[in-house]
Amino acid sequence: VTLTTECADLLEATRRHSLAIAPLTEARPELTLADAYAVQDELTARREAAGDRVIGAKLGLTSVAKQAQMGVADPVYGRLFASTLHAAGSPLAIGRLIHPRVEPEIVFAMGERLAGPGVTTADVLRATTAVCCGLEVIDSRFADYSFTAADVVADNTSEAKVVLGPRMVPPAQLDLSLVGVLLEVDGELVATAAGAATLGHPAEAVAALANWLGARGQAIEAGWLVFSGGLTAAVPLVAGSHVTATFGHLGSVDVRGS
Ligand code: OOG
Ligand code: MG
Repeated sequence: VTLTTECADLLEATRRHSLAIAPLTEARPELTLADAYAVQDELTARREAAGDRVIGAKLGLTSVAKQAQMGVADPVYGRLFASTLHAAGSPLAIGRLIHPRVEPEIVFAMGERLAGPGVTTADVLRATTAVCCGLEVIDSRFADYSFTAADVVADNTSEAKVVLGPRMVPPAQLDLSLVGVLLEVDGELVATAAGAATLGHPAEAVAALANWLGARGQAIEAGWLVFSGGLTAAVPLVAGSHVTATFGHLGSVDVRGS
């Protein structure tokens, strides 16, 4: 059994049983970031073979708030799957998840294919059809969200569910670095941020993604949704709780734990 197959098998079983495991790197300190992306590719291929579909990508650990919360300072990326779309405001059954958390993000709807090297923020804005707000529900397969960059990459960057906001806005109409967000839990304000929290500009994070994918012979595909990374620290989603993110210009998006 190869390292890739072994790690993919473990993560698949963990997801199926909703039981957290120790970080992969605890028993496998040799696992590199390149190995971890190979595990992510393998898990992606398995999900596609089972009938799921890649609809985009997501940046992780692009803001200081997220890097500080998770103790990992390297931005990373994962895949978004069709099966993970969740309707705004509708109850999310948390029993199937391990320890879900929610984070507010700015989402790009891509009109053109983009692959590095050399992709800039301006290229990203030109290739973007529209932006909207979103919530990502993350659910690390590792106990206590304790992981290295390699662990979290193998785990498809803790991906679980995504929720899209109410309106799509052409990016030229906004300075996304100045778009503010208020994060509320049960009506109480818990965090605030602006778009600049993700690498200085949300489109800068998307440009970095295009360049990382290009280096691996891959691309951001036309029609993809790209989540540009949590703007604030993530908050726990528990049964009965209501998490709302309200953005300047982009409206508000919410999810209920049930
Ligand atoms: C890893 C996923 C990070 C983001 O937006 O920063 C992420 C995690 O925090 O468990 O999705
Ligand atoms: Mg995220």
